[in-house]
Amino acid sequence: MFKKVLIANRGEISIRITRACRELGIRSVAVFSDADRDSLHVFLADEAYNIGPAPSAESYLRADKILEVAKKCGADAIHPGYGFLSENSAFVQACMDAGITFIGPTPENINAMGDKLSAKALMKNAKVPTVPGSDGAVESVEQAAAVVKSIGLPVIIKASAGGGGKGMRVVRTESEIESAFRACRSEGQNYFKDPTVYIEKFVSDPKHIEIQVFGDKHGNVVHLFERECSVQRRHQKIIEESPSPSVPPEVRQKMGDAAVRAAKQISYIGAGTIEFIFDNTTKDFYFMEMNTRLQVEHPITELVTGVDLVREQIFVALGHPLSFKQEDLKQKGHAIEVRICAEDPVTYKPSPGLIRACRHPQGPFVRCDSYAYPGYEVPIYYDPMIAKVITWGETRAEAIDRMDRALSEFILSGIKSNIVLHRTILKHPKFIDGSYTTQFLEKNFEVIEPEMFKYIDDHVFLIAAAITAYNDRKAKDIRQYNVYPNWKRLGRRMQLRL
Ligand code: MV4
Repeated sequence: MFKKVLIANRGEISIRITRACRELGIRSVAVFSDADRDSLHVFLADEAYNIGPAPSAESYLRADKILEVAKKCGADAIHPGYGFLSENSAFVQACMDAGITFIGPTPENINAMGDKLSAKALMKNAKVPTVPGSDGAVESVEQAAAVVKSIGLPVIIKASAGGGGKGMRVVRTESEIESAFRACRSEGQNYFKDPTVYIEKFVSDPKHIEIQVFGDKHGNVVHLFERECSVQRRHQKIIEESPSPSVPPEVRQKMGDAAVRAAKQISYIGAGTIEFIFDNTTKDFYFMEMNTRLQVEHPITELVTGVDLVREQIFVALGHPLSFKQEDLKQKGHAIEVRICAEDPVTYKPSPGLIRACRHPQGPFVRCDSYAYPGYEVPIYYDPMIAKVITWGETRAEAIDRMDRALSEFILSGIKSNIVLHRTILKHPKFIDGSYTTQFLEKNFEVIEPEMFKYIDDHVFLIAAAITAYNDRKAKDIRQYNVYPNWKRLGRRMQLRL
């Protein structure tokens, strides 16, 4: 077993990983930027070290500093969480060179999937369905026009180094080909230092459905079924569920098999996700990309399969074979996750600042992974997601009702959040019948009238207001009011010097 694991991340995912470590008797080491001295992940870990100024580029992205801390504190492994250095193959290599186990895939795994064009070629070889298109890079406007002639409009031009929605252009008429081609090339060059682009038939109004996969160091690969993540805005997911309400059993089987072939094709090790776009009319699905990391929405898979994915990552990194076989895995019931963000629910603008009242939802079949606490100041520097609420039900309807109940208990004041937006989405007919696609939020919630939230009977706001007023009376400076004063004292002692 590892003795000590350094967690190269912050916020809720750092806490999630600390929890897995503590259950296994592993010492956990947090790192933190200057803006994160009071962050909950710092207090909950066994040790914590400062790695630099607030901007990520000077702290959480500094592979050199993180490795220096890992070596000095005697960590035998590093868990990267998601984002930051999690898909940086040079960092993985640097860990290996330093004799520290990276809890995640190999550099080769990451590189094979980082370039979309070579990933697509690999997937075609593995007989994973891909969208018809240019079969390789498109080098000129003339070539682009020829591809369009052969596959027909509409098409989408994509930067090979792109991802998460950057460097893509939809082309609906012939006259747009030239400008879209040039725009895409220059975006690829500017954002990713690679002008390579390719062309695909455009699948209109798809669903986003992904399959969780897991590989070990003995060549075993399994899948843990799908997550539907079509409730998203500007390529930011906000609600995820498993199973997908749109995937029939025989298609689920095919998608799972395809995802396992995809991971096997690159001898994938650890937790990964194969992302598909899904045509809800024909039920066809196509490989989009692979995420070579643990994802934000991993808890819904944990709740329907009963597998602790972080624990499994640790055992796989230690060289153990997977603790389950494909036939051991079943989807039981239904799970939903909503991402709680410190943002204005009407304008979608980030709303960092001081949390006054904070009471997390509890009760049967409710999980809340959060780093919020009363008196905490959400920094401006990082992702606005502060919490995830995950509910489980025997049926989808039960999971939805339970989520609405859980959100009705969530007291959060001082900052704005999207809790009411979530409750409104849960009541939308297209969410309830499961027919929503990736266009759903932009079509129905792009412009939000505050009245949309009105019908939600919200005694919660009264409670929140009451608690806020109470806090304000109690402490001139809310920073003095902290429901966990001992954590702060302990926290100071734990911020060790190297
Ligand atoms: C597509 C597509 C339609 N047709 N490719 C967006 C991000 C990247 N993962 C791939 N994306 C898309 N690729 C073809 N051939 C539509 C999207 C897309 C999308 C995909 C998944 C989830 C949300 C999306 C929102 C807009 C566009």
